[in-house]
Amino acid sequence: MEIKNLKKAANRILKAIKDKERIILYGDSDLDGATSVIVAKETIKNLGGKISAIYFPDREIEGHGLTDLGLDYLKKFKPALLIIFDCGIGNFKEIKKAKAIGFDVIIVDHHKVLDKLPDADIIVDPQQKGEKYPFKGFAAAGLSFKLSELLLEGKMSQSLRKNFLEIVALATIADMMPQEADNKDFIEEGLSYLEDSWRPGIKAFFETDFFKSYDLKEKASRIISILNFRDIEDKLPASFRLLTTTSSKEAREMIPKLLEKHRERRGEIRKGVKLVEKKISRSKEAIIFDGYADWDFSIISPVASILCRNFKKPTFIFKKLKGESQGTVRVPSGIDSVSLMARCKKYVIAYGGHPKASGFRIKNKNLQEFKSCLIENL
Ligand SMILES: [Mn+2]
Repeated sequence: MEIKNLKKAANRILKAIKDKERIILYGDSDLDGATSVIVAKETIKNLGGKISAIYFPDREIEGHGLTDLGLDYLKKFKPALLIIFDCGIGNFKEIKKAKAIGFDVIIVDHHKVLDKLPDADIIVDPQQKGEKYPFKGFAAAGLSFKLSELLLEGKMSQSLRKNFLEIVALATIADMMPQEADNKDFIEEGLSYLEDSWRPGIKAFFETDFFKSYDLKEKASRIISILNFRDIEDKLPASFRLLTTTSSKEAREMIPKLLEKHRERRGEIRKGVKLVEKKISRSKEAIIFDGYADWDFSIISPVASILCRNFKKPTFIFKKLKGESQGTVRVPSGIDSVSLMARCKKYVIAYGGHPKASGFRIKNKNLQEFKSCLIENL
């Protein structure tokens, strides 16, 4: 049994390779998005296809998902097949724009489908209606791997399988997807390859004393903590640069820098958590709802996760920009954050994600009403 539309997507990509169409890979800039793109890139290369462009949006500048800025940059490659990984399912307006530019669009996403589907040509998302595949908890990287298996028509070599599963395992853990069914297999097999990876960027981790005296699972989670932050340079996140470099020297130089940035960021997260905690320590409100202009985007998700865990309340943390804010949501189990926001969607510009972890964009003037609506609808 196949995931809905996966075969269709594979056939469309094979046709693009055969006809030498331009292919663009677009991914979310976290580890799952980067891994999805790497698996697709290396598969298409293996089949003799050419990738014309790879794009990851910089959340600090252009926001999350398929962005206007991204499309403006990619326009020059039209006509082309645009394949979007780990985002896109909630980008109704931007997908329309991509189609108008002249792109054929495939979405490979695993986020919750909102009340309608965007106008893409092919949509792979196990959360969509009519999905018959029994397991629906894939990370986008897992979907990209399944797509790769179809593209290679059952002829994936053992070395490719190894190269893919080691990073698919990391991405599946990083995205906190359920470690059962297909994911359990990916993780068990993938982690078993980790320590003799050929990827210089993974090898270099094992050469640092960063993880002396840890077991494999802990080593994996330390690697993830470094790879999962969106440090973008030349439009590419650190995870993508590190996992695709063929130079051991470059990898060895990158890791200490990333470790240092990671330490800095942890300090920022601690400060952020303290700031909100102080404000809400005596609050009886049923939700945590707070945001600042001087925060970095990269800290809002970890801050929300920690606060939600400590206070066991639905937590909405946002970064305030000029006219609007962009936020992240974490909720205790039993609550579906996407459905909750759906009941208040008239106050937001966009929203979406997973039941336990999601995000939103909102005009600043609607923040208070959105908050009240959320409390009423809890
Ligand atoms: Mn993901």
